[in-house]
Amino acid sequence: MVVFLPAYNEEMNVAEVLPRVPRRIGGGWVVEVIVVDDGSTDGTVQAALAAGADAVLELGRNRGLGAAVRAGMAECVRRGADIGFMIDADNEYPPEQIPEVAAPIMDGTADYTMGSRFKGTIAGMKLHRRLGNVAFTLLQCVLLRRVIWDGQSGMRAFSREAMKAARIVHDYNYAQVLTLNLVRQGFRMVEVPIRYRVRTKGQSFIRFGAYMKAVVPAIWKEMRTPARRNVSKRQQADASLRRQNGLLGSEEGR
Ligand SMILES: Nc1nc2c(ncn2[C@@H]2O[C@H](COP(=O)(O)OP(=O)(O)O)[C@@H](O)[C@H]2O)c(=O)[nH]1
Ligand SMILES: [Mg+2]
Repeated sequence: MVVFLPAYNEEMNVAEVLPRVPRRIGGGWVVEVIVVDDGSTDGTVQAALAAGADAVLELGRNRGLGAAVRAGMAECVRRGADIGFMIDADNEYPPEQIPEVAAPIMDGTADYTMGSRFKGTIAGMKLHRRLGNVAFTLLQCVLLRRVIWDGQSGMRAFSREAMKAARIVHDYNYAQVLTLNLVRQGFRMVEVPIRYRVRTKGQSFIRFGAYMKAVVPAIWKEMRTPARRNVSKRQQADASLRRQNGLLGSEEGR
């Protein structure tokens, strides 16, 4: 498994998250950790390496969180990961729960999982942010005609097949368009409750006006693109093979 953390000016937080990422998970899973640095102007890169990141992928200039997650997934595939896992670098999400959030993919019952704050616990989220999360999540429920609890989570896991097929239609963000894309392709999505607490250091990049201006047209663009159902019989077979390996504990996954 490869865990990646998109980071933009998180020198104060990244060192607190990295050491808490489990490096081995039951069933023989070995975890590599990389930070995707999106042109940070502070000491994020040095802080990440000092705190034990296996590598830092530097995008050079600031390209946006959507571009960073796209690059992170591509890097997971390049490194041969069976599972890719993203978690924010801002210390709001619990790295200790990585095994729980990845479990449905390890056992072959899902291709895509999200850590859900609304199914778990939320500490410190302001009312306007809660409302924004509920509104954007409801929109996804309507567009996908299914129940989703938390459509804006910064903690998610992907099977290798899902990472290869995923499309993120804009550079600014990934949250909604990635779910719309994967679910419409037929990948199985599951939400796992997590414990969340709002950051105490650094700043959220989200500004209401810029967010609406970028995210709403991107959702529109994604929905206008026909989704090929991308999940083949062979991929389903791969998933059940992974499940068997996990049960037997015979093969080292990464
Ligand atoms: N790569 C990249 N990461 C970013 C950018 N902006 C924010 N991030 C990271 O994305 C994560 C979530 O951002 P954050 O500002 O906390 O958003 P919020 O949690 O929704 O308020 C954090 O790990 C940030 O460091 C960006 O432009 N590029
Ligand atoms: Mg955050």
